Amino acid sequence: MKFLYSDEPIIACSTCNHANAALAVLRISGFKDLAAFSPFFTHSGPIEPRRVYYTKLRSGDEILDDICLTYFEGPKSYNGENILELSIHGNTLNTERILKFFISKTNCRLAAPGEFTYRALKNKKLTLSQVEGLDLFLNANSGYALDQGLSLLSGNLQETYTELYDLFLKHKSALELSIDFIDDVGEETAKGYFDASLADFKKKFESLHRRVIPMEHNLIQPEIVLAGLPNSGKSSLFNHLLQEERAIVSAVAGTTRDYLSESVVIDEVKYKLIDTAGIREATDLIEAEGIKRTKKKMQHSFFSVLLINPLQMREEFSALAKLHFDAVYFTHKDMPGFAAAQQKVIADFPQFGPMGAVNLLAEISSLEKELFQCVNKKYLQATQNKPILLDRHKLLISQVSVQLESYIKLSTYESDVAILSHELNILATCLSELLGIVSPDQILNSIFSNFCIGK
Ligand SMILES: Nc1nc2c(ncn2[C@@H]2O[C@H](COP(=O)(O)OP(=O)(O)OP(=O)(O)O)[C@@H](O)[C@H]2O)c(=O)[nH]1
Ligand SMILES: [Mg+2]
Repeated sequence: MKFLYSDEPIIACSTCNHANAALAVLRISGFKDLAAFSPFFTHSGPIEPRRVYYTKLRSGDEILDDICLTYFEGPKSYNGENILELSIHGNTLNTERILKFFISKTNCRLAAPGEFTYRALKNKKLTLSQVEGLDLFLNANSGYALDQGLSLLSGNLQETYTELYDLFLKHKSALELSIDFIDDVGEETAKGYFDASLADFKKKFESLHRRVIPMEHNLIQPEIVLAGLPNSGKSSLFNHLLQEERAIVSAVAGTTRDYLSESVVIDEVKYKLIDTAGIREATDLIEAEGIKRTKKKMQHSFFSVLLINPLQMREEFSALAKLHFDAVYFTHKDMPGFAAAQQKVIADFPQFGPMGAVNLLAEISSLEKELFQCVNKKYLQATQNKPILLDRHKLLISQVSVQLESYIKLSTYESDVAILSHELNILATCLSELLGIVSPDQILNSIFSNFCIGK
């Protein structure tokens, strides 16, 4: 990370600075001397920490804005540094102008994305899990993700990890006992400690592991993908669901060449609805790339819908028929010959969810209702066991699971304590990463790469 060792004062807009709003909040962090800012405010008295002052921002005699300012004195601040928080008027041009003003008149520079929070981590104001929780909380697309972000931010999941780590340490000391103090405690007692501590750790870990569901179910940014052969009605359905003519619909096969995505909210969950390029053997390079992307989107979708126009089947359909789709609809129900054409192919498609026939040019509110109910049901099912959302945590918990399994096998059949000890050390590394005790650079990089400027 470029800003890893820098501690110069930074400034950024912490609210959305892409759209005009009533207010914007600027934060200046890491300065040593508050007095250096006094010439910029008409307020003349002292500025006490944690009090709000209504004042004017000025450049010499020129007034730039009416603002409210609050001073948070480090270390009692968000990131442990001195912070000045300014509420200004939120026209984006005003925000830009005031940012430039401070950058030119003081030694502040524009903060890099996530830099305020990185300093909070560095100054031990937040743990790594809390940073991840904050990111999840600020970018959540569902009430569930919001709750989990908040839970991470307030340290709840960290508590579970800490309890798990404590049980691990107990087991580790039980192993050490059987190495170093076997003569003092006796073999039977040592074995008793060893078995009981391992059972406790395993039980606790298993309840955590049950909360890991496979990676491909991306619940943080769930996607609903509309897929099928060209001309099957994907873009027509996409437009219907969005209630706007967002995608081009035409009778020319291969109209959609790259995927399109828009947000759609179903029962308070924000999904990405994705219209894809129809799958066929494409000779055109751009279309071929679009089809490659379609296949990738299908693989990672949370919910996939297959549309089939039975009157325009192509040989590529047999590959599609082998895949899992959450819903399958036969379109062009209104066209002559539909029933016979549908009859010919329907048996080829295994049914995993709703399967029906539809005329997409007519009223399709019942299809929409059915589809949305199904999506919602799947989301509720997927979240009922309180799954862990963060990929880094899921990966580490899965690694602990594999490592624990091999350790348990060894501890049953192999009593060489040196080997056991070695295996436990590998387990310790995974657990420490989960706890955020060790945070290699690449982990920090990947976490902070999601952050935007001002966080
Ligand atoms: N009669 C009838 N026409 C339909 C139906 N669904 C879609 N169409 C028409 O079929 C044509 C293709 O529809 P699109 O929505 O563009 O199909 P698509 O799957 O997005 O096609 P590509 O982008 O080429 O992959 C358009 O002319 C639509 O108006 C239907 O149920 N009945
Ligand atoms: Mg299309």
